[in-house]
Amino acid sequence: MDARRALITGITGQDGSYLAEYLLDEGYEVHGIVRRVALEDPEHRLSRLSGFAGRLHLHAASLESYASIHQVIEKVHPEECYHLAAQSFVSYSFDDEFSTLNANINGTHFLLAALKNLARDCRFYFAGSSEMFGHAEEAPQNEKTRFHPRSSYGISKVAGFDLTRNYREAYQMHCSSGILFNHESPRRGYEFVTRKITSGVARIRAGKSKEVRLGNLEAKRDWGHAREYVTAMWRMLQQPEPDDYVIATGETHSVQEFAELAFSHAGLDYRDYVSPDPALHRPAEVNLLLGDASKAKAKLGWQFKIRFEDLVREMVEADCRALGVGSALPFG
Ligand code: GDR
Repeated sequence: MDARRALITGITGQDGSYLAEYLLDEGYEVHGIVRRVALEDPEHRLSRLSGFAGRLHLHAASLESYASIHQVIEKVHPEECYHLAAQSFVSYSFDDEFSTLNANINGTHFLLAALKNLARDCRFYFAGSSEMFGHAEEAPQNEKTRFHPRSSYGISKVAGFDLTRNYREAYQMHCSSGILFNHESPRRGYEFVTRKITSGVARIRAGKSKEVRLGNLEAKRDWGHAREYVTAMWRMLQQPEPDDYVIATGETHSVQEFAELAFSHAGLDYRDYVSPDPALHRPAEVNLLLGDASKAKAKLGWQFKIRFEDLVREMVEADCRALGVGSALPFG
């Protein structure tokens, strides 16, 4: 039997790289959409794919152009499409609302429209986000909780979620959305708070830095591990019927708790190194996110396993290793 063909947008990112590895292990033929510049600078831009890039089929295209998406869909004719690409940094979406809304909403729309025209039987996954809940009126949040996004990023994700549901209802396509709460790993981008903290810890241990400047330490997030969250995406597309699912741990921790644990893992007290920076506070903050993933557990058989403490430790150790310093060695 021929291998199943999957197409991933955002394949060079944290989630895309874990998902690509997972699908390769499952025997898929894995295709990915990347920017042309990524193919010209593989060492940096394809770094998360190193070790298995040779087994992937990468296509240069832009999610800002319907024509280029159309061409890729026509060529690949995927059976499963995972749409992970987005401007995903919430803070940046306050600096440039226009490009966040344009790129995120149009990218999703172009992809859905191309699939409808060329590969209507393809199963589609949309990367929704807990940021869609934003200023949520209840905790924990589940699939029925009303959306109240607090950033143009969150608004763009609500629009993508609605587009995905509309293609499911209007064209009977197998389109599902995962409402993923924060998920981290040693492959997380440095701009997100968890990686900023763990890479900061490593830099301090290596003597390359003296502090980590942070914004709101009180914000609470439901943090899981990206490596196991991508398996939930795959499970959604194996269901007979498309649907929407919250993916979360059901535990919440503050940014301060994350910092405390990360520094203590390196034998350091965060209070000696974390400096508050009011400029890093967001114009509209999401104070508390806590997910209820019981539907995913019941219907997909998915449940998180990697605990918060282990996630923080893995990230600190990976960043320390990369700089050639031990994490838990006595300091000094
Ligand atoms: P988030 O992730 O906005 O939740 O979205 P991020 O790690 O950027 O922020 C988490 C919380 O930490 C607070 N914070 C800081 N954040 C950053 N980036 N830098 C800081 O210095 C800092 N100090 C405090 C923030 O205010 C916030 O409350 C992530 C992204 O991956 C989205 O794309 C995804 O959809 C959601 O998770 C689920």
